Amino acid sequence: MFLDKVMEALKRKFAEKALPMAAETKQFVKEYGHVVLGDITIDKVYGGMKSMIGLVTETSKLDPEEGIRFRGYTIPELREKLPRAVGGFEPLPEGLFLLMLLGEIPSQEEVFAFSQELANRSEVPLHVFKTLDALPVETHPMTQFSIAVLACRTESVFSARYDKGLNKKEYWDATFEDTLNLIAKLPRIASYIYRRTYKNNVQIEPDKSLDWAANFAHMMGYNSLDVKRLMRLYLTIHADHEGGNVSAHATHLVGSALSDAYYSFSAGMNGLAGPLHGLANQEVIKWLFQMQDEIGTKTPTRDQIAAYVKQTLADGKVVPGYGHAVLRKTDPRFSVQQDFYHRYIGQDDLCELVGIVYEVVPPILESTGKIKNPWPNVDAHSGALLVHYGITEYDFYTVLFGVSRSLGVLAQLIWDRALGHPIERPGSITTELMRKKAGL
Ligand code: CMX
Repeated sequence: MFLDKVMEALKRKFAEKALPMAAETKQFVKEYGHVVLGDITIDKVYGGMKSMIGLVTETSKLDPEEGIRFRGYTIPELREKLPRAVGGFEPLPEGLFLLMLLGEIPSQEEVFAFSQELANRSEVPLHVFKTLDALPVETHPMTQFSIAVLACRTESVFSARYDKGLNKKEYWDATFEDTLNLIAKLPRIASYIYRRTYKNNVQIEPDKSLDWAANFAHMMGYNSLDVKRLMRLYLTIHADHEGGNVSAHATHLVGSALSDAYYSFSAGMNGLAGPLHGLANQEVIKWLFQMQDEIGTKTPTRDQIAAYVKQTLADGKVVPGYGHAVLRKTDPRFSVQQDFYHRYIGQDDLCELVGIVYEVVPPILESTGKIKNPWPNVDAHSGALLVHYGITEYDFYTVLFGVSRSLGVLAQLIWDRALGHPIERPGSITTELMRKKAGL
């Protein structure tokens, strides 16, 4: 009963913000639709549309120099201001979801109630597990994850209501329900994949008294305070990175066809699974392990690391965990993980190696003269922390990223529905026509 009231209150709060904003936005576009935002040049079109504004995203904004702000708050501010688990220091990711959805820091009571609500919605239908069990156990965890999300689509409130004839004004409400149901189920799905892939399919039942992140760690088989703490931070910092990155954009794009949250999020996860995006977290650890193997020591010298980095480039490969399409400084999501290491761990060969690589790599990348951002991104550090706590199965890491990313992209999907964002359909052009435009 209490929870029903909290959920009602959250929905009411969202509607009170979003629905007037939808009307205002319509009027705004009518009056100011002609205002020019930027130039579209040929290099931008061929260059992956970098920095070309083409999307509206409410949940977060990325500054090239400063890094991500979630509804105006930096990561250190989130760490300070978002509600925490009792006795914990790291923020609860559920709180970040509410912040991204509602635009204001939620109260402790709201976050605890929301956490409980997610636990209540977390049951995964049996056929989803059966679908996973039908796949070869060596199927990449991200493939399993995306398939499981699609298999879960039988639960879509949006699609059931749409089939019966849903009024446009109700789209956001049905998407709200789908979003909460899906976010609630993802840790169960992900941990099922983890246990079936690496732990002989010995599954661990959820503990509904735990918060979303702690329960995830518990179901994966990690019950220490340290791992729960890391999981809360991990699921917070990977949640969103404005709208143009591949996973957010893919979710938004597929959602723009009125595909429900399950279809949309699965599409986003297929994008996250690429090595230039979320899969980079597994690639970093593979690369570091190979470096240690090839050099023959866990603690290579700076010179040995530099030679290895140069060899990676000479082999025509990227240095994983370095570079970014928007950022032009060290990613604050990297820095907060370094802080986590110094605060809670203190000594670990692999984390130390991450720190030395951070000193060695940027000047080498800079010296190539072509890499726009030689600094580390979020993926450069995350794996080393997981390995420290015994989570060594690195091809699972992108699934962790994906569970977190649901918070941002699905909060935004609710906004897309409430603001009535239309189907996305940019124009395209052939190279022949492009050459004509250039006067050739
Ligand atoms: N190592 C080697 N070369 C790199 C590089 C890196 N880390 N980062 C960029 N480059 C190269 C590009 O491949 C490109 O080369 P070509 O001109 O030969 O094609 C050139 O430098 C210019 O690229 P850029 O404009 O600086 O970077 P992009 O915006 O095109 O790409 C990114 C951004 C992240 C894909 C790229 O930096 C990269 O491949 N990094 C390594 C993979 C990685 O860590 N990805 C994770 C990003 C964060 C996330 O989404 O999770």
